[in-house]
Amino acid sequence: MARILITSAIPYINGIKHLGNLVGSQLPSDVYARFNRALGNEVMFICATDEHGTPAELAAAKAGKPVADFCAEMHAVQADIAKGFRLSFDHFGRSSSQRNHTLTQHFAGKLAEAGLIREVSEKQVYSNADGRYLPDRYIEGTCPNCGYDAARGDQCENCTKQLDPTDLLEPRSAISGSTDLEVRETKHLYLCQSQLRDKLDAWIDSKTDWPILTTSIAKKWLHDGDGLQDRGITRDLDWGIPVKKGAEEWPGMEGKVFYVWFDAPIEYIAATAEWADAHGYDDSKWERWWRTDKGAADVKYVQFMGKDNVPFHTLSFPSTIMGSNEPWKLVDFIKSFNYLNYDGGQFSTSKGRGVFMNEALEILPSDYWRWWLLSHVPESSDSEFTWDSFQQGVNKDLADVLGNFVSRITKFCRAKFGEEVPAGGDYGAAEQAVINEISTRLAAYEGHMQAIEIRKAAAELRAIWAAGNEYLQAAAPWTTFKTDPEAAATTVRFALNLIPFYAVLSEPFIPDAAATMLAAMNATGTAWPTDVATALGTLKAGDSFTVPDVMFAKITDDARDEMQARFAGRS
Ligand code: B3M
Ligand code: ZN
Repeated sequence: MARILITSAIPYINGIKHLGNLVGSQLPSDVYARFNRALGNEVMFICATDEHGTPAELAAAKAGKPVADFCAEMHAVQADIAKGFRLSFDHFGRSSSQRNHTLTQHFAGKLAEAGLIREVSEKQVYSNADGRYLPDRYIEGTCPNCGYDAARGDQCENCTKQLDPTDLLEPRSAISGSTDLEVRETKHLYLCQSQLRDKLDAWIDSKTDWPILTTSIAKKWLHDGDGLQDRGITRDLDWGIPVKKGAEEWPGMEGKVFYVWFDAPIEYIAATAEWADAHGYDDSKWERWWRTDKGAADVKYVQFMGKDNVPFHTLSFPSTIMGSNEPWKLVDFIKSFNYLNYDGGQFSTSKGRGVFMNEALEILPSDYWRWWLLSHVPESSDSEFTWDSFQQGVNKDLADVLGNFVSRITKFCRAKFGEEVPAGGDYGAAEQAVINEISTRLAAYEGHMQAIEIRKAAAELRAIWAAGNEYLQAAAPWTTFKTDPEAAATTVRFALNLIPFYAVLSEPFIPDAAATMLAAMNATGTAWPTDVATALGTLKAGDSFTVPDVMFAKITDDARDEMQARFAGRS
């Protein structure tokens, strides 16, 4: 049994995420977690809300709430939506937790001991109009690297370069648009990433199985221009983790907090500790996932994230881990994603363009969204959500192929043999052909899932469903029943056996439908198949079942057009 630690990039607290965010990290990580649990592996699946930084402060101010209250409320909202999408986190933590405070201060202390932190007297942008410092992303301007005119002070969205606010050309306040900015002198801590460059470089080079998207971004920031730069890890904000060296004060750093991108990845560890606390476990229970000296040496650690988060996970967070000189677990595999576009453009929070996670669940069940999103996950390139494509994915794959198969065979059996599996004879050539095809496809499906090639896995799963449909169509028990009821019974027994089999295979993608199928067949607890022929002999003559309710309702053209108009956004 393998031990798999899985983390999804932790969503910012400041608002409800859209479907592009969901498919770029949380959803594929959930599929991978569910698949590994189904295989019998021991899984720790962690996510959290990313609660610090200016976006949280500003969103709280806009909502007219103290920032701590705002974060607590939004955490509950996000946790609830995650449940709605059946995201099966073992723990959904909070980066503002006491555990993260302690761990973040601990890492900073260790990095200082290792000589990897230096104090820098920094010029920082102060907005007179806004009456506050404008860190990171609340300064906009032109990217010095690529010329994009709406680059943010922390990172250029266009070319992914990590930036410092003062790098921007023609800067303006993103809060007020004011250009009445002045530069003030203030002291900050820098993490000396550049000292770790060779170590990071060798480490990335050793990861020959990582997606090109991940390594190319890492390599770019290791080698382009002047190479890896030291990063400021403190900010002049009120809300955040106070700058300390372990438990000790840090002279000169009073009133300052750690930069949100310094503490956010540490929350992966802290959230696992929060999980242990929530269960009343002692520290050894979470340390065995994270400390290679305490049992984590055999853990496989896989991270999921959108491509804009890759520099922080391939360079910054590993610098924290390596630089601590303590035996913390480093990531083994980083799965990164391109962007999902929306109906000919981009998702836009400010314009209300695109479907947001809460709205999606108000209109249709989570399986519909999960299936379309996962079968179109932007792995090798950006992909696009269109209502046509969504309608087709639901109507064809789910309703016509899977749903129709289940409903047709259960209803036919109920009509002719009653609600129990008929006996019939031994499986013949037609059944063997399906077993052969599905065995090949199952191996491919498992291979793609192991490699975290979600789109290919979805295509294989769809083909496995289709194989059952084609079999049933060709065997036509509704015809053979008239002349050879025994043969029809064999077909029905085989087809009914495909239902729990499909349920188990499909569970990582569409967990609710899978549960419905297993319940209908009285087959809850069916294990992942090791041999297809054996698995398809699980239901025996006389086993009872019930006909499930319609699993997937088709999306009509009218409904599709209505949804398209509703989410088109304000221009
Ligand atoms: N909150 C950005 C994002 O949600 C950031 C990820 C942090 S992962 C440690 O895309
Ligand atoms: Zn740029």
